[in-house]
Amino acid sequence: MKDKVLALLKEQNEYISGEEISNRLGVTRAGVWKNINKLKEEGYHIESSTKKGYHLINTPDILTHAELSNIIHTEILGKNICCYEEVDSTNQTVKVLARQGAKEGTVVIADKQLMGKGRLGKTWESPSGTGIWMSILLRPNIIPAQASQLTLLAGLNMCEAIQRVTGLECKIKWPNDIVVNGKKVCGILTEMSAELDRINYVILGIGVNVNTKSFPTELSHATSLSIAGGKDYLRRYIVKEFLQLFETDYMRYKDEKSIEIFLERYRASCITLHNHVKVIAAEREYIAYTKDIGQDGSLIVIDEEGGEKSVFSGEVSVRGIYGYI
Ligand code: BT5
Repeated sequence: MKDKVLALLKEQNEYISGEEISNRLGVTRAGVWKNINKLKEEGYHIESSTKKGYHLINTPDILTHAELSNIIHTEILGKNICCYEEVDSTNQTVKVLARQGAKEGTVVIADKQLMGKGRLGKTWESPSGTGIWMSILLRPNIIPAQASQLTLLAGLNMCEAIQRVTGLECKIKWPNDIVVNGKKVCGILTEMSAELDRINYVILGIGVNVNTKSFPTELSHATSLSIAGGKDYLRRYIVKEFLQLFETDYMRYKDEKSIEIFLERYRASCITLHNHVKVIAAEREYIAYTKDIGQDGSLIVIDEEGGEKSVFSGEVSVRGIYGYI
């Protein structure tokens, strides 16, 4: 009922009387009032006047089903969108849904994560009201070794989405961090369930610091779009832009079964290329020059002995030798 009241307020775009809402939705006047109060508690700025009724003045920056489904017009990704105030980790929530047979494109978004995950058991700071903590369920018909290419594609699309919505210049730190002014605003954690030669499902978990105002000292390499741009952004428009861009490219990727056609765009946004980096692999660390992105999405580097190597994202970390990038 709350969502229906909200839809009417939006449709009207000026004062609408309690009586009219009550008649059109078949609820009592007390019911209307109760739902208006719930909306106000969520942060909607609604003016009430005894004579004229209710007027929606402003919609808050909240990631609810009502707000997202209103603006997202994709065919698959986000058709089924589940929004929570808080979860342990949206990747974990999607995993449960995936095991229950949820459809490809199911999206889970939480306002806050209690145990947000980075790669290799690291934690991801996910405070409430500031970021996009989102996971997408995919069921692509590709081999498990290709799954990391989806991370590259999602990183590219998120980079483009942020750029379109905020106008900020974003770059990709291979494989999938997005950086603004040399600091990390977004990370991606891809998890999958697979047989030897077949993927059951992939969970693409994306975290974007949107309106975060400060970070703990240990996250000195982190920033937010708001810090970089000097103003706040509405998170829902970044989600919308991303899902639309990613849906188009993901469908093409599934047809082609290759990342190759996206690499020109990826290279143009990739800050890791043509630089000296430290490659941190399980068995050794070495300094290398980053030459190119391979057709499979690997990073092609030249090590200190002049040997060319393909570095795969699951195996190594790449650090700038003078700092984070
Ligand atoms: C990542 O890991 O960058 C992947 C982050 C994925 C987060 C999303 S949120 C939705 C979904 N649900 C989850 O539980 N996770 C995904 P990695 O490259 O390993 O980077 C982790 C490191 O980034 C940490 O060790 C910190 O140093 C740093 N870090 C933690 N929180 C951060 C934040 N909010 N912003 C920037 N850096 C952060």
